[in-house]
Amino acid sequence: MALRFEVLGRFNRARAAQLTLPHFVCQTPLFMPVGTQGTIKGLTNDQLEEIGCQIILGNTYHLALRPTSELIDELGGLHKFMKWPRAMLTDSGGFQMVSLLHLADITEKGVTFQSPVDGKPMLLTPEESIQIQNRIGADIIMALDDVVKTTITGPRIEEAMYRTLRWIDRCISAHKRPNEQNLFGIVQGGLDPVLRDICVRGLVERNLPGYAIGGLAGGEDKDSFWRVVAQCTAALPEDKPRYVMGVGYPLDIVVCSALGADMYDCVYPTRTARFGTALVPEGVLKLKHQVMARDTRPIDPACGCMVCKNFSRAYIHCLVTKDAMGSQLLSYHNLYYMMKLSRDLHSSIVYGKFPEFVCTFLQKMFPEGE
Ligand code: PRF
Ligand code: ZN
Repeated sequence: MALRFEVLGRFNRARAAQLTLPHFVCQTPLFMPVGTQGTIKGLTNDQLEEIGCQIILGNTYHLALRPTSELIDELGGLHKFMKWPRAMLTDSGGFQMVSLLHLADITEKGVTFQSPVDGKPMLLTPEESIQIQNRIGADIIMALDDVVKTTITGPRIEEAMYRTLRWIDRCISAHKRPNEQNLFGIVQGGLDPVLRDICVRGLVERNLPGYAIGGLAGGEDKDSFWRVVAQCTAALPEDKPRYVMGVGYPLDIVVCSALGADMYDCVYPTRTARFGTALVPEGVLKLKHQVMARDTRPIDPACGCMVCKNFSRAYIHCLVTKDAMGSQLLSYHNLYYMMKLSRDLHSSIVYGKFPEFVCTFLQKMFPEGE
């Protein structure tokens, strides 16, 4: 195991912890910005450090295609290649192939897909995914899982869950750097509590350094989403990190943290920035809107970020459709917002003020009591 997870404080099921990884000592709950091609779109590494980003996410699928894991390995690993000194996590690639390429086909061997480079059929097996992730060298690597949409029902959900359990053993055997990299298992099983339970138990038996809850944030209703998270966090070990994949919205992060989750990742803050949307305590602010053209206030007058200290809504409105700087400034503010949210969750739990924090958060977001 190449991590230490120390719980510093709790409030009911919520916990604040220190997660020591090979490249960085992180405070949880934490949010991981997503960098598909070895960069977080719109931000420099210095800016990421400045806003307090502790760990970034890279995608095996994208990196394996370009620049290729062999080249990353040859050049000393992804940390050195992209000059990122802090922690890193790579996702296994299966989910990206299934969600990006509708041509992906899953069999017991692995995930078959058409290469976007030359159109040739390619196969990503659990062994290959781990080998690629061993070459990339992230602090946390993810098992290859069989992901199906939560809105699907029937035997396919069960098949995917059992396959994910069979694949975890192939991943564990293939993992050659357990003292430098932490392999996390992924709980699947759709919205079915019986299948989720079988999957959690199976993974916990394997005594992995951490666990993820997968297969969510795919269009299911919030009630089902929260029920699955609550069930999984209750059954996962207290002394290991819990990561909810593909989440998400600030509200979901607050709720999942109350349910005992520790880690999150999502493209939302940077993607929505590129569409001209800022995250604010009240919800969202659409900078493209015509009313912004003459608004001299910062995005959020209470925000301490570089963008809010220096620029007006009017200026960002003017840039947002015409220049890359518009989405860069919005991405900076949005990721700052997510980092601040993570820090506030952590310290409110440590100082016994979590209920007050959640109340204030909800009152700002839903002032009418909606
Ligand atoms: N599995 C993997 N990556 C993911 C997910 C998953 O279930 C999700 C949730 N749908 C986001 N990213 N490997
Ligand atoms: Zn700001």
